[in-house]
Amino acid sequence: MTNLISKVDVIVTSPARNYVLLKITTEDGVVGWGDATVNGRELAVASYLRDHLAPILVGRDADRIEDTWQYLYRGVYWRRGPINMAAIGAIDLALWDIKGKSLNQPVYQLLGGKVRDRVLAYTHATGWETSELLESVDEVLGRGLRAVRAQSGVPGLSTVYGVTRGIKRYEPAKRDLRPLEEEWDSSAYLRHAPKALAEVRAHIGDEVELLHDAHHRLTPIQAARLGKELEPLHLFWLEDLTPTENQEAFDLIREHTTTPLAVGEVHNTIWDCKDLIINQRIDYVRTCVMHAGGISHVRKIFDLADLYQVKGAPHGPSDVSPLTMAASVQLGMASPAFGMQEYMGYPEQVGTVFSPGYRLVDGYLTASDAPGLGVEIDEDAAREQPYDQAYLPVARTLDGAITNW
Ligand code: GCO
Ligand code: MG
Repeated sequence: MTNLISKVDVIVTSPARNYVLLKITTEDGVVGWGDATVNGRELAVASYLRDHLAPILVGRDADRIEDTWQYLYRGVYWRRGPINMAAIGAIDLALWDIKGKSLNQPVYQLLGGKVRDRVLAYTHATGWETSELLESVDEVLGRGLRAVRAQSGVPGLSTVYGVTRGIKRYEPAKRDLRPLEEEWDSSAYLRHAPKALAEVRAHIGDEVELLHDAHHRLTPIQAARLGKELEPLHLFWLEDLTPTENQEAFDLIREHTTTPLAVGEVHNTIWDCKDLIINQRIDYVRTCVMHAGGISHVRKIFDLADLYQVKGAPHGPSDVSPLTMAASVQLGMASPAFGMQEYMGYPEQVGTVFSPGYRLVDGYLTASDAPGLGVEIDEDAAREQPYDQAYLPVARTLDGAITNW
């Protein structure tokens, strides 16, 4: 029995922000959808899928998900990399969707069934002034969330990652022909962030989980200082304190603080986080289900993490589509190591293309029970809203040198 792939389509759509959609159709008419969005580099991954992978997928057996993964990963020769792995991730998601639809089961059943009833989620609160941040935190908690990531402005700076002055909804990529240039000063941030977060903790009490993202900006010793200063606030985690390439930095940070550490949204294979996990340098691995080769690969990462009591906590910003979110929640239902799901939420217009199926209730996400990933796509609406150039910003320190955004 085979289920041959007959057609592969790539659609780049922009319902308020850009997404790369992959549609795989089999000879017996089953359609699977994948997401291949790499924020700010959408057309590169769309071309890779359309020009290099689609032609070699047609005629393959859609049922052989792991074999296709191996074929594409080993077959590219060059291995790893964000564009390559997001493309493989999109194909993997679409094939799991097809398998679920063919067998009439939600994907979590095919992964071994539920190990939990629901997946804890957090979302973002953002405000330039601390008073605005507290309002935003209240709004998040008012929606029933039990975990919140708080980001504030920094006095003396005009722009800061994660916050937009005067605008309630933050979106990292800006529609423009060139990246916006933001400014950054770690000293000013380190002076202000602990005070703002302490106000948030005092405002919400001890029971709400509080998280914060430093977005790769600090040196190891600055990161250690921040972790140590924030210890009394009992954060759920501190995220991306330093760039993940320098993995030994986490040993230094660990020597100084018991604040839990999360990293990994830019990882794209198990090789990027294996040493962090087995050396217990981190507490949460943030690898995104699509960006790291799909469900087939990320479940291996989480199974490795499970051996070391590191938890999986996938990246879930608005720049990965509701298809990736759905795949993440399906995996979360079935993966013992799953600890938390980022759920940033989406601009309303995203709903014109995606009907996601998963539900956010009382601060927890539950997977759709519909066959496959459970996401309905309005293909006409997707085609009617074409790609609109947008980039993530770049950042410079006050002396004008480029730093990590
Ligand atoms: C997060 C992230 C994002 C990234 C964005 C880049 O923790 O959600 O840091 O907001 O900045 O995904 O495209
Ligand atoms: Mg982050």
